[in-house]
Amino acid sequence: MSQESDYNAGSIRTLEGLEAVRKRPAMYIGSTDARGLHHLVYEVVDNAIDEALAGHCDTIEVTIHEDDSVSVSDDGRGIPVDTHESGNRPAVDVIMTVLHAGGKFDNKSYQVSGGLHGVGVSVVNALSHWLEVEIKRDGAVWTERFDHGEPEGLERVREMDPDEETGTTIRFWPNTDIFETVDFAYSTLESRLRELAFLNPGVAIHVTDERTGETNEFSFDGGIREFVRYLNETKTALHPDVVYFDDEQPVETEEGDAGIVQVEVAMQATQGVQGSIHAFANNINTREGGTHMTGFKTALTRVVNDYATSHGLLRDIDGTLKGEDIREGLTAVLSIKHPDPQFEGQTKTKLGNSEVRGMVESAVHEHLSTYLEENPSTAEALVSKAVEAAKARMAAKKAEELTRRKSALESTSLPGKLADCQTRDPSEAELFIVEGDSAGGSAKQARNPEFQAILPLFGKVLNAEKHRLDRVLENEKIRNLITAVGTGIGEEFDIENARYHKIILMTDADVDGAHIRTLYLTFLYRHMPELVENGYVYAAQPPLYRIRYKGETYDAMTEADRERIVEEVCDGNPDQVQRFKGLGEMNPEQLWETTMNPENRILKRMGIEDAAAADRMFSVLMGDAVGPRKQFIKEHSEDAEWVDI
Ligand code: 0RA
Repeated sequence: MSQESDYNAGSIRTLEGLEAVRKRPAMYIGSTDARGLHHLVYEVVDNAIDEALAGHCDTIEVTIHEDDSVSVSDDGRGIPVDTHESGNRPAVDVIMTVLHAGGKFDNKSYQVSGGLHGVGVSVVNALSHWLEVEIKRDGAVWTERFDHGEPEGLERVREMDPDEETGTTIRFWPNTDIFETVDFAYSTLESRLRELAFLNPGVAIHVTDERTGETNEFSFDGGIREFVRYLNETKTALHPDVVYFDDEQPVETEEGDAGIVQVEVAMQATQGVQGSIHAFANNINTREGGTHMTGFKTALTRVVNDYATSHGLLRDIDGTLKGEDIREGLTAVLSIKHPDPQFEGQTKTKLGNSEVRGMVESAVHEHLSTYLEENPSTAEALVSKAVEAAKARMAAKKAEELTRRKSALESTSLPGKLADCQTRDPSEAELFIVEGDSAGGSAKQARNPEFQAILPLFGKVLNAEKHRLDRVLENEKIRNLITAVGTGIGEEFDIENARYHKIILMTDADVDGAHIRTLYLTFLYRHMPELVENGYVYAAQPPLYRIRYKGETYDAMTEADRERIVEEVCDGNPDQVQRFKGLGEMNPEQLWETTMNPENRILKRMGIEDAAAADRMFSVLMGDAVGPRKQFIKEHSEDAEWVDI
C-alpha cells in the first residue's frame, strides 16, 4: 500500500515535469516549427551516439515511417529495465519520464551530449502523442508504450536468441497539437546524420525514408579528414593531403573528477576565395564560434607566420600575414569533445569554456608546426596562397576606398529605381527585389505602398562565389541593393541600419528565376550573412498554375497542388489550367492576391540550418565543378537545403 502511494507520488511529480516541457517546449528544444521537430530525432540519436562513444554500439538506424513517426535503433547495451533505486518502477520509466534522468544511471565521463540537445529522451516523450520502446537486454526482449508521456507498463515479450544482439529502438509520434508541422524532411535528417558520422568515425548511421524509399548509409573511418574532403569535393585543392592532428588535454569536471578534452583538426587549402572553418563541440555545430575557434585562429595565424618568416617567404608583402589571409580558401573542421561544455550565445551555439582556448591554441601550435616542418610542399602551398591573399587584400582595400568615395554607397540618396514604402519602421517594412523591369512595373502597381517597397533589378548578377568584394561591388545592381537595404557592407555593415526586416526575392517560378534567386542569395550569404542569420531574407512563391473550374479560380503553388486541385476540386475535369511562366504574365491584381498580399501569400524564410551544408551547397551550385552541380540540381530541384526556420 505504502509502496503504491510512493509510486503515485513519484509519477505525479514526473507528469508535472513533462507538463512543464509541454507548456514551454521552446525552452527545451528551441522551437515548435520544423527545426524543433527535427531536434526530437537528434535528441534520440545523441543518446545512441553516447552509447557508441562509450564503446558499446557501432550501428544506428534512423527511419522515417509513412505515418510521420520516426524510429531510432541502436545496438548498444539497451536502456536498463531493472527496478530503479528511487522507487519501484523500471529504470526505463524513469529515463523516459524524468527530465535529465539519463546521465544519472551511468558514469557520465563518456557522455558528450549537451547544449542544443542533451536534454534527455524524456523531452521527446513529453512532446509525443505516443512513444514506443523496444529493448533487448538482460536476455530478453522488452517493450513499453507511453501515451502522452504516461508509461503503460513494461512487458517482457520473449527470451532473446543466444546470438541476438542487445540494443534499443525508440519510435515516437510527435504531438500534432504542439508542433506546427510533423513532416520530417529526409534531406535535413540526412545531412545532420552524415555530419554525425564524420564526427564519430566508427559509427555507421543508416537513414531511410519509408515514404519515398530514399535511403543512405554513412560510415567514415577517416572521420573529419573525410569531412574536409567532402566539403572540398567541388573545389580545387592546393595540396593533396588533408592536414590532420588530434590531441588530448586533462580537465577537471564540474564534480571535480579528472576528465579529458579531445581536440581534433582537419584542414585543406583550396583555390577559391571563400574559406570556411566549421567548429564543433560535442558534435554540436558551434555556429557562433567560441573559445575553441578563437584558440584555433590565434594558433593558425601564429604558426603560419612563424613558418613563413623563418623560411623567408614574406619578402613580397608589407608586414605579416593577417588571419583572414591565411583563412582565405581554407576549409577546416575543428572538433572538440568536453565533459562539461558550456554553450552560450543567442542560439546556444557558442562554446564558452574559457580553459578550452589555451588547450586548442597549444595543441594547434605544437602539431601544426611539426606538420609544416615535416610536409614542406603542403606548407609551401598554404603560405603562398596566404601571400596571394594578402596582396589581393591590399589591392582590394584600395579599390574599396575608391568605390566608396565615388559610388552610391556613401551617398545617402536611394537608388532611383527604388519605389520606397511610406513606413519608416523597419520591422513593418518589406523590400521586394523583383526580377525584370516589366515585373517590377506590375509589382509597383500591385503593392501596398504603406509598407511594401519595390526594387526592380534586371537579369543576372555577378557570381559572388567566384569574386572578391571589390569585383562584386563594381556591379551597379548590387550597389543599388546595398543602398536600398541600408546596412552598408564589409567592415561598415551594421544590421541595426537595415531599412527592412523582410527582404523578399521575387523571381519567376522557372529555372532561370531559381538561378537568379540563387545568385542573389549567394551574394547575401557570402557578404551580408547577418541578414540571413537574422531571418530577414525570404523568397516569394508565385503560383505555378491557375486553374478554372465552374466560374471559380484556384491557384496551385506546386505540381502536387495542381494534381490535388484537379483531382479533388475539379473531379479530374478542370475547365482550364494556365501555367504561369513569369511574374510578368500576371496582372497587378493577380500578383497582389497570389504573391504579395500578406493574407494569402506564401513566403519562404531563407535560413541556414547547417552552415556546413549551406556552404557546400553554395560551392556546388556556384563553384567551378559542373558535374556535381548537375547532380545536385537533379536531386534538389526545390531548395532542399534551405529550410524554413
Ligand atoms: C542509461 C544507462 C545505460 C544506458 C542507457 C541509459 C541507454 C540509453 C539509450 C537511449 C537510446 N539508446 C540507449 N542506449 C542506452 C547504461 C546501462 C548499463 O550500464 O548497462
